[in-house]
Amino acid sequence: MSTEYGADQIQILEGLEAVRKRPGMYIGSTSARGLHHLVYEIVDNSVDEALAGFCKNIEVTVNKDNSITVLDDGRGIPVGINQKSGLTGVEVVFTILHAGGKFGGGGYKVSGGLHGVGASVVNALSKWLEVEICSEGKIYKQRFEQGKTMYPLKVIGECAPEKSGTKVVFYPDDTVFEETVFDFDTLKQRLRETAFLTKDLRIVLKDERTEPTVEREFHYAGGIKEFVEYLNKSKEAMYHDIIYCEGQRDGVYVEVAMQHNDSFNDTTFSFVNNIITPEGGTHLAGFRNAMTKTFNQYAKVNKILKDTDPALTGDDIREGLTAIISIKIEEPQFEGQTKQKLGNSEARGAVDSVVSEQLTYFLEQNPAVAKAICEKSLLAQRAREAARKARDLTRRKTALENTSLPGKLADCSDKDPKNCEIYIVEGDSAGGSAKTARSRATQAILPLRGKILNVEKARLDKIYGNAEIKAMITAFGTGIHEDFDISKLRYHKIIIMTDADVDGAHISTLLLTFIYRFMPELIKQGYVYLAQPPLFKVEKNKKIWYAYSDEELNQILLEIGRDNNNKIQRYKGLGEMDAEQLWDTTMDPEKRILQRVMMNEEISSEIDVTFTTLMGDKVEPRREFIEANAKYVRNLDV
Ligand code: TSJ
Repeated sequence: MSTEYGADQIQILEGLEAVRKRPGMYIGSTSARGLHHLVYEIVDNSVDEALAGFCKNIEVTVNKDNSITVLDDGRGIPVGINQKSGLTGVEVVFTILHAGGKFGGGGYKVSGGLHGVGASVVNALSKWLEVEICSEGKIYKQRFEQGKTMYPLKVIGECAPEKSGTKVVFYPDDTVFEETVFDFDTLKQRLRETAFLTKDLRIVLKDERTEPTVEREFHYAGGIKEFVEYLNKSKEAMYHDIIYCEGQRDGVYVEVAMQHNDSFNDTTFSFVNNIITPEGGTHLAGFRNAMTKTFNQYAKVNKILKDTDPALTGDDIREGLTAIISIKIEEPQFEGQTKQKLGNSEARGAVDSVVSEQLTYFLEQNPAVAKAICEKSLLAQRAREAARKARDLTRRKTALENTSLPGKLADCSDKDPKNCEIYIVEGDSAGGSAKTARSRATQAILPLRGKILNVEKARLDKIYGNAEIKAMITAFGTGIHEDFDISKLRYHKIIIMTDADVDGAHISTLLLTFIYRFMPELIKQGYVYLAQPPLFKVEKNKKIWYAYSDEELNQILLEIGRDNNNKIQRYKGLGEMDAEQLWDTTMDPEKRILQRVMMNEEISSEIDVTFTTLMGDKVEPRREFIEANAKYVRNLDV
């Protein structure tokens, strides 16, 4: 192999230099999100090998020094010389931009990272990267630093001739990333999802930074069927078996799993080449069309619906549905502002055809299940009709009086939403203090009374009839669901202020569940916050300190000295503070701490599990969840 710098090598260096100059173009961002994408980019290569049928196990390790090791038992990246480039397969993969997994072999690249870029981008953005391949009895190794080849691929030892695989270790370049610490839970959730989507693939995730080390294994022989089971684990399933459709049409491989539960939400997640598509697209449209068509046909043929009855709508049929739609397609086209919506028209037809055919068959074979779903859909249809009437009433009202803001709302005087905030306050007494304390120009107060309706357990007609919910909808101004219009939002900060105790945490969760189900865009765009009232007040010699956590209390006591002159008060609720204290500690924009509610769409299936587990009826999954996630839900006692 030549060690001179020919034109090819210069081109390679320029290519990787471009990645280092504009990393965001290749991995989305240089924040924590982009950092974690490095791992997915590497793992996706092993997943491709699994999809091609040659890899069964993937091991991902976060090492002590925060480098990452990915190990698989596939065929190993080809070590031979690639005819066209004159480079080894390994060097092509790591140094040439956009080189996919295609080497003229049988396997075609289906899984792809965020922008379908791959290993060379990870290499360019790593301080160092080492690859080892075990193939035909030999171990090969090569090292790169900031994308530059340190030495050509060389043999460093022997391995058992029947063994094969690839190992990559990389250390993200801290001059590129703002954040270089990997979050175990983020990796865990994404890898779990990857395992669900790749039937029978075993993924092990290890964290070597902790003592003892943590290890999780994800292996789902049932694939997306088990994904649906997992999503439904804290709900009551309406029937035992998961409905499963699978097939290939026009070069599109289609897989769908679904099961109805006794809730009222549609929990459908769609994926293209193992990447979640939060905005759906043609594959989702094909699925919905097939569902609506097939169930209406079944209901008509079996006289559940008379010819004169109105047809079931898609919403009726999908009430309480949990579904996974996963397709594999060779050249996915993504559309829309965020490039998250599948555009390929052949995907619509393929999903429609596979689901229509196999669902029709399933319904014929399982009449009891078919009947139960149709009857639930009919109930949904009636409830929706009642809800529509209730909603038309409120719509007409707003059209006529157009300023029919809720009576309990103390609105602010400034009319520019950018300057305005609304505090949703638990309880009338705290609401009263907040009204006195607030800065009238920019802060509006909406006190809520009593328990908030749990939208996970109520049908739409009941939800629209609920006074607290109506008050929030009119105050926010945006409308909900298909009427939702972010440009009508009346406040750019929606601040949930509840007591710092168990009940307060419960009320916050109920409010967040409502916003998440009805106006998720408010969370996605970062308009929703949690206020942080203090937990303690410390008084000494007429001076006052507030502490927002136990640690902070200890810190303060350390500074001022622990003695008998200290008066420590533990706040049990907002009501224990007078207006001035509430302003000083929780509402004054200069001093308060707000916690922005974030939503990571890449793990939206996990978020759904979180809400349904916390809000659902089943006690056991909730207890398990809270024990496993104690650090997130520390305000929730069990
Ligand atoms: F990201 C990466 F490229 F660095 C990488 C690739 C990282 C890791 C951990 C694994 C892999 C990888 C690649 N695992 N398995 C493969 N397989 C191939 O590249 C391969 C092997 C043989 C053939 C063939 O046609 O004979 C084709 C391919 C794509």
